[in-house]
Amino acid sequence: MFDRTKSFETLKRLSHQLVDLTQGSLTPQRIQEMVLQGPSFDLLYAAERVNEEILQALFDLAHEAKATEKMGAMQDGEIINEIEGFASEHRSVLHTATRDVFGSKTAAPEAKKAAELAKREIDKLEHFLEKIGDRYTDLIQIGIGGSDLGPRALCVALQPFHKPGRKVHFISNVDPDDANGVLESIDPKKTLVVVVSKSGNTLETLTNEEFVRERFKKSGVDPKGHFIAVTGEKSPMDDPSRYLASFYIWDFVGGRYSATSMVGGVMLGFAVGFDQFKAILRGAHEMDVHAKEAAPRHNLPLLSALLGIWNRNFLHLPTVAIIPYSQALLRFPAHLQQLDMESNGKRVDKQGRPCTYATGPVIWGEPGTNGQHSFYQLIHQGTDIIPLEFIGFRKSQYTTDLDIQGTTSQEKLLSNLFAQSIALAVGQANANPNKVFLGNRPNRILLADRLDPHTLGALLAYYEHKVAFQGFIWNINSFDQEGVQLGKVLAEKILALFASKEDSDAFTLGKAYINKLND
Ligand code: G6Q
Repeated sequence: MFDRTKSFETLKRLSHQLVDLTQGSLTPQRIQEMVLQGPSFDLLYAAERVNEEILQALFDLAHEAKATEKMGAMQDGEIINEIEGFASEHRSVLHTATRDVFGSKTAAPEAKKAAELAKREIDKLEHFLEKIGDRYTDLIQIGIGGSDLGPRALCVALQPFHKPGRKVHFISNVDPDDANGVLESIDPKKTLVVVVSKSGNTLETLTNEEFVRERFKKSGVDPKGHFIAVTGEKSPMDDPSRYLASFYIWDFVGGRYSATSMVGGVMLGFAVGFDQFKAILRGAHEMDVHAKEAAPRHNLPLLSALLGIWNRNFLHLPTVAIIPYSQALLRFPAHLQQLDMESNGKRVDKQGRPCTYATGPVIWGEPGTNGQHSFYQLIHQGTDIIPLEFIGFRKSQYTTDLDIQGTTSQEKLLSNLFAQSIALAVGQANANPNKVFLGNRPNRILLADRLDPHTLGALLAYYEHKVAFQGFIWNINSFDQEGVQLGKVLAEKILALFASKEDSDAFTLGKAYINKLND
């Protein structure tokens, strides 16, 4: 158990002698030294409330939890998605196989099989994209949750890399305004529709598919020539006769980990082209290998996971703000909300026992500098301490920039990032209590050269592995989602009341809400 380990006790003791960043201890030397270089990214963690003794105890904790071995077991395809002794998904977790497609060297049989399946789909995608050429100008992706958030975040992040003349749209919410809004702006004759549902039975997605099919038919366009399915083999959506093409995903890739499978691949291949999609996969694969093979002290996602655990379990900070200083990462915090909270928002451990310690924090965020002009007030002076993870890039995506009053916009962006990191850590004394900044707000910076497809793939995988490492150390199952399943079942029950339009005792509480519609 996480809180019965020797290192847990040591860390608890160390948390009583906290590193005070306000007393001149955030020095240039500390900033120089507390940097870990990994694939595509450097992690600058001088503004975290840790010292060498705490770091050593955190790495001991990872060692006691066998975090590195568990990452190896995951990537080798061992069955880790389970709750021992109880009915559970009982699956391997191999999203890493979806990018191990460039002459995979894995010897583990399950991982090898998964990589071969993934390679088959990628080859299919390459031929499909060649075949359609420039026939279509627009693509609509219909999907929700994991079949929307990650792919959408990647698509938005790569706008400057989109092929000219191609537009991508997303419909996820079952709110009819979502579908109508998109349908207003496209010409069905020139539009591909990718329907993405691993289970093939998600209410929102199937409803939106029918909604869009009807509109195509009304415009005299046969959906068969335009609709593509991405789904699980043998799912209710696995009916190639209804689609222009069908691509597959498997049980060993969880929804929120599926952006690099065909769930994101078909749309991204269309948007940025096949080669750039491959660059995303290469970037992610590099981070996968790093997470699996780098020694703990050099392991970027592991260090980040441990710093998060320090803040969560020993400084008792319940939320984390992720602030990219990059407009392109506008949708990335929304993806990370799902990735982290659906994975680690768990209250029982892998053996089904209630956790006696805190697990996943609340994750939220918004790009900087915009956030600075809104919720940063609470971050600087609120009664809760919010740890921050900043993401920054040395260069902008579009290479054009302008020198205004001696600095470029990119320099202004980065100086805001660094200034915030320092101010939050160091604080500010003042005789006026309203102008006092207490400081000691822990934060770290993930820094890369430029947000291109390769770097974005690495960023995506970095967060996946950070979340997985935290789950391994907390001894929880990061790969199931009973809370999300519950919502799907309940919605179906109340929907049955709408459909029957008559009194029924099927779900009395739901009926009470429905009655309110007529008040
Ligand atoms: C992801 C979740 C969830 C899922 C959606 C869509 O990890 O399980 O967000 O992705 O509910 O599911 P389908 O792809 O099966 O439609």
